[in-house]
Amino acid sequence: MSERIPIAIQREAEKLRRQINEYNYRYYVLDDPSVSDAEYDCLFRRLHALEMAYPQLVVLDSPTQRVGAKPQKEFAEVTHAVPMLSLENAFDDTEVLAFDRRVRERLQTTQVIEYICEPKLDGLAVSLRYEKGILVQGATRGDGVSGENITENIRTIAAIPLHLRGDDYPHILEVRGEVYMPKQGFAALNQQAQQKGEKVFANPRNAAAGSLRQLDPRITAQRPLSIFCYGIGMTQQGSMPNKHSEILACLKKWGLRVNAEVVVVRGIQECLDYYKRMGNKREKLAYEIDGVVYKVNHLVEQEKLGFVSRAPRWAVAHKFPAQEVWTTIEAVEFQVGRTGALTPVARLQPVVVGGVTVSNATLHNMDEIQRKDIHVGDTVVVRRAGDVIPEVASVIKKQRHAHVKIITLPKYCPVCHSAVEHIIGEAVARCTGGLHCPAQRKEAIKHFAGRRALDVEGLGDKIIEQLVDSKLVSTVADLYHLTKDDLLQLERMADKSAQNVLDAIEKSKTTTLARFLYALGIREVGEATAKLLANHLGELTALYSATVAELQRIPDIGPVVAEHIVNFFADKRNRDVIDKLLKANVHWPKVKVSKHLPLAGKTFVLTGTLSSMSREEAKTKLEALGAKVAGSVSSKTSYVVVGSEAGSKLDKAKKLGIALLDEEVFLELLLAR
Ligand code: D41
Repeated sequence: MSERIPIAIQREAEKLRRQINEYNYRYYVLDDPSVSDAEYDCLFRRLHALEMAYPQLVVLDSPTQRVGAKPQKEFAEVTHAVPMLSLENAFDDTEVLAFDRRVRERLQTTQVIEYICEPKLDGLAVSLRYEKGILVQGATRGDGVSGENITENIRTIAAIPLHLRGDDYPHILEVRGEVYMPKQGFAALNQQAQQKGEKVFANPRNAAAGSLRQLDPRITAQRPLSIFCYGIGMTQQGSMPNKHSEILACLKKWGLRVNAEVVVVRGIQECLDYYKRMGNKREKLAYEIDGVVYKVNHLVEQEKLGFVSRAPRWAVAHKFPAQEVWTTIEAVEFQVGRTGALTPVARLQPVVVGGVTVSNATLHNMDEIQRKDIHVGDTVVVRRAGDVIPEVASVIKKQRHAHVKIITLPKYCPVCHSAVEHIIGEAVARCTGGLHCPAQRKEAIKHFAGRRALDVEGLGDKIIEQLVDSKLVSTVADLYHLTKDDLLQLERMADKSAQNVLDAIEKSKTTTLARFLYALGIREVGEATAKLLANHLGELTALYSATVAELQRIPDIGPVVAEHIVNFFADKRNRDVIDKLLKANVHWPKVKVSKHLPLAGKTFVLTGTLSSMSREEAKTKLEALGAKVAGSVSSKTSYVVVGSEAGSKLDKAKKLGIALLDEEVFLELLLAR
């Protein structure tokens, strides 16, 4: 098939590629997106559709061609043209000062040294080889001398350019960087894995390494990986600047992602200040770091210093205190959450982790206990990453005694003694006591009063626990009948703070429908879902009568949430609580129902057979998103969805130059809404 491609189409495809690359650069490198995700998706789809209609248009470095390759049997070995050095570690200020002294001694200077400070990403070191500006190879560090050829996986990482920008890069350029998984992406990936009952990753580093070493690049493509580039290896033909900071600036100019936290400082004291600043900032960063790196900035000085056994004398990694330590499990107890979920918690021999004393750590659920093979009495690795709850990461099997005890799920709730239900295939076990269970009641009220729900300021966990224990409050509606005398009965509650609580309760009566829905604590209804429901239904009463099928017509509402919502409102006790809240004058402004549907104004034509759904289903889904579905192709058609064995409609669409969507892209489009 050698159809001629209309020149207008060729030009459009070129323009789309240029635009997409530019937007990628703005987004990933400059961290300054210039278009909305929707607009970007639209361009991307258009390019993909053009390339589908005219396969000869496809070029290897087209942004659509990131996942091309088939699974491999193994990775080939690559020898790095310039070895990838390792980094010496320093664990305290004294070791850092000693590093600086050695540097100055070797350079025979008493002057302050110019250093560059970088965050030390916790990921996987890689080398990217660009020839004439085109990405030709990606490799792992391996032992520093040779690593594995992971080019196809590297290509799937959107933050890595398939070709460099500009024209002043060396003919051959090897870039060194750290591939990592952002914290958010890691959490989402693990949540997904957990829901599917698959293996969860212990930390973002393992997740990044595991994802990059997949033999099937299609899997890597689905992993949220990114990169920061921190240096260069071999270069050929083309000059490079003589300071490390300027090299990084060059990399950035050429479209490579460089960490925005990198700074040039004078003298080692400023390095230590940087360490402190980054330590404070660490939690807020979107990625995990395990320390910072100091490098002598001037290349002449770097050269004079040289290296000892594969580690440069001009760089040092200043590590943060360990976030993982060993201790023993003394007992395991079960905590009951808002939805009744029983969470096993390990009581530990207290230890200091990342600077904080830890005596409890979550064991997540029974499956995790089994998977990690945890027993009472075991020596375990406890991990504390920032604000998150400390967890038992793994067992040190070598340390296991003969008298360790197996952990079993209790038959009855430790708080209300109702039966515990463990549905086969579900990760969590639950107390069946519902709101009779004081533990669930407390958690439900805490959730209701929380900052992102009705935001009852000053009504802290301790007060709520006392209110429930003293039977002053048993449902959230009771909060609105509390008197000052009630509150004054509580421990450490003075007149002033009681009045503050009452004022906050009063203030919480004015809220929004979305917050109210979220506050109700319906299973699986988080903030985003609550907003969706509010915006689509506009009224609380609409939820009382909504069916599972109706709810599922709202984009992003799946069968599971829909079922939880219906069950919640079918329960008379829940409706009674809501009635009481409304009677107490909890209220919100009227919601404008969003009429804006994402595919409004677009006309689709379906042709051929889709493997994932019937044509009728496809039509229903499209219409729910506001699209029109027509029976025949005309110049007014926006998209033609092409299934297998497509016929004359496809020919006509091609003739008219209408955008074509294959099933995969079509499904993506449905999901993206
Ligand atoms: O962020 C990092 N993980 C990082 C690693 C960094 N910012 N700089 C690094 N610099 C080097 C030298 C000085 C040897 C070029 C490194 C690494 N090396 C490195 N990563 C893994 C092994 C060595």
